[in-house]
Amino acid sequence: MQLKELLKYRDVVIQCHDNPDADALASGLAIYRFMEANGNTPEFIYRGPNEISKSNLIIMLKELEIPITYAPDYDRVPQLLVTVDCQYGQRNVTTTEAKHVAVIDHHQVTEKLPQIAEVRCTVGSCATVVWDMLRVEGFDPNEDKKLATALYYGLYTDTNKFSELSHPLDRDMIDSLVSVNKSLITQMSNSNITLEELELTGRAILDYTYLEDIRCLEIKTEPCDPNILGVISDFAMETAEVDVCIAYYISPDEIKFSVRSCVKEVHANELAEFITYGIGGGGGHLLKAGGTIRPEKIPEGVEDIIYNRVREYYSMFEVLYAKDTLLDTSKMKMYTKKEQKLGAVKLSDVFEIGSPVEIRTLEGDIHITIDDETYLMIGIEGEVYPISAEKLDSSYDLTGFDFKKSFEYEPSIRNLATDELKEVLPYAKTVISPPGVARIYAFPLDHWVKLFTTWDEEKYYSGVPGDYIAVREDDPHDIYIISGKLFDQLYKPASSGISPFLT
Ligand SMILES: [Mn+2]
Repeated sequence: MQLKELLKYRDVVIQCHDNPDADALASGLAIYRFMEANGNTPEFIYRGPNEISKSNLIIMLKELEIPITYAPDYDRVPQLLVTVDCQYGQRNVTTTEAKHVAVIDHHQVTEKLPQIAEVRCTVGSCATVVWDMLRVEGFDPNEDKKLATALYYGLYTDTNKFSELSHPLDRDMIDSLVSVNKSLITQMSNSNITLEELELTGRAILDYTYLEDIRCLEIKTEPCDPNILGVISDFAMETAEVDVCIAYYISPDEIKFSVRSCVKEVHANELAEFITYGIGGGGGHLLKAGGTIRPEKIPEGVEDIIYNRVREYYSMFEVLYAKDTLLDTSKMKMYTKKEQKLGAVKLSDVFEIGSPVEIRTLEGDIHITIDDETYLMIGIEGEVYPISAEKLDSSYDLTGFDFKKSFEYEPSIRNLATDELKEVLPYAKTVISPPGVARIYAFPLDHWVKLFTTWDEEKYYSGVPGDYIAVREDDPHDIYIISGKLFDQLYKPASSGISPFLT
């Protein structure tokens, strides 16, 4: 959906979830300011049994002039109701009758969504969703310092001070919000927990569960500000016997958790995704991550869900170190690579030689200095990686044709010296990788594997049932995982090598 669709309605109410947090307040504020700028001032409310009392939120309401009203007994029926940071019908938002409903959110979808809805569950905050929608409308939040600060603080608090960020769009928003009042952010984040919550932290730590065989610490707290989970898990990770820590709480509306890992065999973001698979959403990066589970998705009961999923995670994976592993190729079939059309960008076409740049991709940021020798490759799923001119020349045929494709997140390049930002794809040319001569053995996986390849012993690649495990015919330790989704696009069965017609 687009924000301008909301402007068709004259009588609009924006509603946060009950017990609103900074993200809900920021998202609602942004929609409010957008509509106001277009001559259509809405009402902005929250409901539920509790009035906002947390000190950081009270500072936020006052300093950022958020025009929200506490309306526990709201009974007017507006033409359009917009719920932010939640979905209409969920139990964490008191139902307000309305003729039409719109939903803008970043949580896992649990309700039937109305026609006007924008839910992106891979980004870190609802503020990010609204910010991106404002961008489409050409509305720059930087012109309103208070709005920019609110959006920034919404993402900041929803991702544990940016430590559990996973989507590049979140980083784009942080970079673009240049007019943020940083000292107010500091002030709010230092009024984040109450003395009662400090005590709660102490009680929770005393009551830990230690899973000795996997060196994992689980700490259950009473429902609290989610940021406390990050504080607890960061602190608990200092313990010598602890490799992985999960701090969580269970409330009637949600189960929230933070994960930390300090061992290369467990990626925190993967564990968070595993814990929430099908019942919520989670992410982050290798060392820090977090997530939310919706209790209504687990009818069998919520009490042991974290413990059970962690146990399941550990029992499911086989860890393989390619340098010490030999696969039984007698059960595997032989394949060769199909011809591939990929994209290549000569970096010195984008920015001057010598410019330090940051390339933002779905997988993370890459920092390099532009020279005459480096290209960027764009793979079939939009994955981006640098390659030398020499390697490009020897492995691919350059066509000179434009490379036209669209991806979930389009990579961009920022010149760090001038701050100029450019899209990558308009500079891309099509290159063809000829069908391979090298043969591989491959076999579909029937269980979960974490593979440390010979070329990266620090970071594993995960394979799930349906993916393929493969090894080169000429190098028994060059073992890798190929995505099941892409396998047929990338490989074809190898011919036996001897044509039957030539005998
Ligand atoms: Mn949120």
